[in-house]
Amino acid sequence: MTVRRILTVDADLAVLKKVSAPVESVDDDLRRLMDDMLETMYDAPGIGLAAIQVGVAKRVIVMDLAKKDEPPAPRYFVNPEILWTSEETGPWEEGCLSVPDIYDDVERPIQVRLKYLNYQGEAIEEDADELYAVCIQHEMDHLNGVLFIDHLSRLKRERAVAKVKKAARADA
Ligand code: K1U
Ligand code: ZN
Repeated sequence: MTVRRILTVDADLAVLKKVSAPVESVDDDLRRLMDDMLETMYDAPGIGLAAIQVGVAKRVIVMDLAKKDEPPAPRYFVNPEILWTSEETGPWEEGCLSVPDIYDDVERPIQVRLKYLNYQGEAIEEDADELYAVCIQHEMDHLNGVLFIDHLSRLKRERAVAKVKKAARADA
């Protein structure tokens, strides 16, 4: 398994804005990509990662919402689709490995029903709420070229990108 470079808004915005393409089959090559993504996410560390964040424009997401004192619980989502969203929305503080060190509240539906293919290529349908609902919506936004900062005001978004650019210059 390989830890890949995570693309960030300062240098890689054009790639992060791409709409990812559906996966045709869940085969060993795709499982290798998902293994690398999970390793990359754990290394960051983060709780979710979309393939476009490592430069691959495929509709693939990995996630692990296990708490520190719980065993790892990796989840894999291929071609995920939202089937239903609750009318009720709520704010949740989000972060993004592609927008490092920026956190802000985003308002989203608090419950969703989704379908996807898992690591084995089996079709799954399930409900998500709380952090799971927030994280899957955040990651599915990535598949459509949308970043959590796109849900903020233009002023907040421009400030966030400027802050990430400044930090990248300081690191160089
Ligand atoms: O970049 C990403 O898409 C991953 C992102 C997922 C996410 C976090 C919070 C709300 C919505 C979506 C992250 O993982 S940011 C880092 C993070 O949340 C975290 C890092 C270490 C420990 C616990 C959480
Ligand atoms: Zn993100």
